[in-house]
Amino acid sequence: MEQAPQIQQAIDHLDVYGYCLLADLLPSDWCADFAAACLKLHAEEACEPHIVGDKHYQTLFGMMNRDDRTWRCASHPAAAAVARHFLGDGCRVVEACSKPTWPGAPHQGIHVDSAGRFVRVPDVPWMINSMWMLTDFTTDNGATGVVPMSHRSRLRGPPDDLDLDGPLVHPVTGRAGSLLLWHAGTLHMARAHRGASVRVGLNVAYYPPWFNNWIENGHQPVWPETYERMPAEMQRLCTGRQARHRDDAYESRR
Ligand SMILES: O=C(O)CCC(=O)C(=O)O
Repeated sequence: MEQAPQIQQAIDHLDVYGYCLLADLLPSDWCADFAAACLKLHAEEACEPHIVGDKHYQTLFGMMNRDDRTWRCASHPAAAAVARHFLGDGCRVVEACSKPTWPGAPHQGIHVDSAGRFVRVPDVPWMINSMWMLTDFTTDNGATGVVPMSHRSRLRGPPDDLDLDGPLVHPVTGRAGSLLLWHAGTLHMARAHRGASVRVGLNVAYYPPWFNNWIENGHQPVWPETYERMPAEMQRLCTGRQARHRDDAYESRR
């Protein structure tokens, strides 16, 4: 399908390097409000069961159900076009998570996504992951680091001699409202936070419809009542089974 030049460039970049950056897609003041709302959720007792992490880095699952602003990001035409290019028209949004990192955070472990028990990961994309920068992402404040072209290596983990502070791990920086997308097989991590103020990202995961979404332990399904409220384009990206609990939505792993 013919794409706008900016989208086509992003697709080509992701294909070759394993990631791409689409700058300044959403207004920064809208992102600042959304980031503040995410941080409030991280402090709510009701969200605790769906938060993993520590005082330096957290993941809050189930953002599709918790804040409708998530839908604007997840169904953004640029994000959907890149995801559909790699995963097909039936690709779907399976989860969106809020991911703040606070000053003092060490490097997160570098990893690939949803690789399950693969010994060598496939050489076709099985997932496209993304990160909306709800605050500016800088080299100091934990901007996501990626290893360009590592999606071609088919490794399911980093080589032992990879220096996380070395030149192979490239920090992807941008202003609030920018979008990073990557191939699940690209080695990446949240980099150490050596700055002064919190970094907030909204992570949206796109999968092909044949994928068993049980694979990521924390992922939460879209609730039926959330789905009912969604605009048509968001519904089109949420063709998975709706449910309140994982066990009712996904095929369990044996
Ligand atoms: O928070 C980040 O910058 C990285 C997130 C990440 O590694 C992931 O979503 O798999």
